[in-house]
Amino acid sequence: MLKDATLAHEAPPEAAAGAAQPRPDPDMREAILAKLRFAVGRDVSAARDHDWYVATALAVRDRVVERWLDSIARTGPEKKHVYYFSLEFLIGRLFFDTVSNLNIVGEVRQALAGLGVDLDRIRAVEPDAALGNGGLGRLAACFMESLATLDIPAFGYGIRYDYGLFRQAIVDGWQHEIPEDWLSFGNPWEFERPDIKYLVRFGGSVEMVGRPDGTIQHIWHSAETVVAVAFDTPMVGWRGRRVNTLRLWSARAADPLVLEAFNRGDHVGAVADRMRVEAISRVLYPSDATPAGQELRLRQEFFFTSASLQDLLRRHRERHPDFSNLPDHGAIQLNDTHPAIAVAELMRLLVDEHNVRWDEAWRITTATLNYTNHTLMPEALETWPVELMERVLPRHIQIIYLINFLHLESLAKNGEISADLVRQVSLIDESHGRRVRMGPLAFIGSRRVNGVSALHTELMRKTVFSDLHALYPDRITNKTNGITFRRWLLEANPDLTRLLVEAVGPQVLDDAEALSGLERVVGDPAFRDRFVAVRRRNKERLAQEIAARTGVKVDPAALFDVQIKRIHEYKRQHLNLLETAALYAAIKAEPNRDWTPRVKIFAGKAASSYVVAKLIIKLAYDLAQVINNDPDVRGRLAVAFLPNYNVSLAEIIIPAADLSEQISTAGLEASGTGNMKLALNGAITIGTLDGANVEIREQVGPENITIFGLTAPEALARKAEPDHASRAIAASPRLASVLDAIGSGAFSPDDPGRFAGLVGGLRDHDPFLVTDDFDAYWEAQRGLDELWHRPEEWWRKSLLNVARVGWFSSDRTIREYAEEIWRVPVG
Ligand code: B1H
Repeated sequence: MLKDATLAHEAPPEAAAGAAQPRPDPDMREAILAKLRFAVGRDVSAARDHDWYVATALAVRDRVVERWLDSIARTGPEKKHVYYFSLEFLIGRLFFDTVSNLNIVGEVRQALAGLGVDLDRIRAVEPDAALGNGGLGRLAACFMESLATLDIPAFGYGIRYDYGLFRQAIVDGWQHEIPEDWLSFGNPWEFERPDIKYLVRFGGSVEMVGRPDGTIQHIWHSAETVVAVAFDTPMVGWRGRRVNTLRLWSARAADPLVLEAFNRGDHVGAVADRMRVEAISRVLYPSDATPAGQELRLRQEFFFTSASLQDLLRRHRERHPDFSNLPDHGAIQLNDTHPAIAVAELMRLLVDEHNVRWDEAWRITTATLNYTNHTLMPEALETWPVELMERVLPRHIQIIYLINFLHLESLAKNGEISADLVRQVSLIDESHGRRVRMGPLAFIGSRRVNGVSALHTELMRKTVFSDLHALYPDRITNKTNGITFRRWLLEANPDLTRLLVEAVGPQVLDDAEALSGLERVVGDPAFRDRFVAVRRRNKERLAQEIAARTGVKVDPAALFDVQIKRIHEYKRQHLNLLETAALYAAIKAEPNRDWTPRVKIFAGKAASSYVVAKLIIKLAYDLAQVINNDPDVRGRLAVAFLPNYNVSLAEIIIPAADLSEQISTAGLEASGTGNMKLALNGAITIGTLDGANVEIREQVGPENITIFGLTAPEALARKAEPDHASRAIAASPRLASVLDAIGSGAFSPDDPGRFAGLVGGLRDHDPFLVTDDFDAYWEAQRGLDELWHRPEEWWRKSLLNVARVGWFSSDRTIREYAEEIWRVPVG
């Protein structure tokens, strides 16, 4: 048996079940010592954890750089590249990910141990790179890893935010946002490229000049110029096969200092312009699924899109006489509409700056761009006021008008078009002031448009994009999301990984589908015991984390019931909380029943301006205060809200979860990816038929998942019934009583009216059908209580989840994108 669990997945195949020890690597030890001395500037005797972390990261980085340069050299100029444009990359920590993907965990651990340093202690020093809000940003990070793993040449393009997603503090149950200063101790993974910079312009006016040949040239006299400077981070694929580049842009003022003002004594005024300009890359917008709507957001979107397009066009021109073959050498993926201005900017660069004819530019643009839609929620579908666009991007609004004109004209050519259809498919929404609709712009400008789960894609075809889909029936395609198993299984759950290698062989490390080999051992009691023992250790670790972060002591033997994701009404954390309060009441009413001991674990951030979401956090906290301090339910029910949910916390919670809560109102969660991570680590899902839950059910089998509640079409119909909530409440005494209790202050004696508005909203309109699904949810939960009392059955289902979710590897997703959207070979 291996002593060091984390070594298992790096051991060579024949040794995985046996006695392998990594070879001592004197080079690694020397490299770390050299970095400590000459890069960090510290002596061994004075070095602290952070110094060791930086020294080790730099030593490891040298090995990455060799492979990085090799990957670039090996990729001939003719090879097609993928460019993933995303306003968010939610990477988390890179140190252990890199060491693990290079298969040098053992060497690094040994080298450090020889220096008296514990690898696990120093890896915890690294701050998360939290350059994203949630699923959309984390998907981009998983995709970067899979692209490198599959040896696909790719660039990720985004913004190097000085401050990532805010740090969440919970003070007396209320969320407080604290700036996430992740760069304050430097960042050993990034390479500043002061020589790679582009000018991004804003504002001003457009002059039209006639050319001798009768055509018109548009000259954009911009009012403001911002410099975009590149920072590159290497993205290492599994087994170091390939290293790609994540290129993030930082905004710099063209004139950092107005010396004349400074000399006059106006020290603040001298840098005021610089502050304004550099604000572009200052902070990530913390608004998951609600557009920020401010000018700065539009500036951010244009800033990174323009710099990225200029960068890839420059590289193309270094090797090719013109842009006609751009689509053969590059495929751009727009991650949601945040970079959708690329449609207009690529046209502008080609037509205005490189003198490509409009029709040819349109052919190139629509053969190069592709667009992923991640949400159908109306409030998250981006639109920009025409007036704002005219002011910030005066040339782009002209181009959008022309695209729109030609688009509508082409419809007219193909037959009668009604005023209604024009209203539906026009790029300009005239219904609430004049606004540019970014979704349709991205759709028109793309070769392929994809949704992120089968259900979501079907709803895209039927709802938001139905008219455009009728006009371009081949454009929409589905690409169900996936997750990288390296981070979410191998790194987050090394003990389970070791067990899997023993059970099904080392190929499971390279091929997610090999997990199906587990089917053979699900009935083996000895194997099951070991599986349960691994899970028990993970749960003990989580219990420690809960105690450290919240002071709540929980029993690792209890059922760990986990809901971790952004806080949003459509995700229905409050449905879970109503059930928690109802369960509390039921236990108190019948204290002597054989209740299944449960720990309700919540974590997630609320958008800073989202008042109801913050109140839902407060409700979790208030419930926890009452329930955790009530001796009547001790040992049967506990509640913990873990503050500051991020990638690193997810890596601790997920391997310890027994139950995965995926309970969004059907039709509203585009996919979900936490659902995949939890199932992969052995949690059983309780969920609605929403997003990728539908496909998880197909994969694991309906008997191994608990599905409840209204389906998407039923939910739509129910919502239209004006009195649906009052009828649901009238039909359910349990629901009525729990609403009364919360609404009247039973859990908030210090402020009895605190939740009156929340409860009132549920009674009055309940747009997310919490009341309608409550009874079905309650029954489903009680079924799981029963199941917990039959551990053989529970763990069999749990194991079958692990065995059957290989399909949700992001390697599979990226393979599908590569073959069907990007048309690039997979290595
Ligand atoms: C998803 C977003 C999102 N969909 C706006 N949309 C944002 C929208 O800052 N903003 O303005 C930020 C994020 N995020 C998520 O994408 C879906 O809700 C999940 O269901 C899905 O799994 C994930 C990845 O596709």
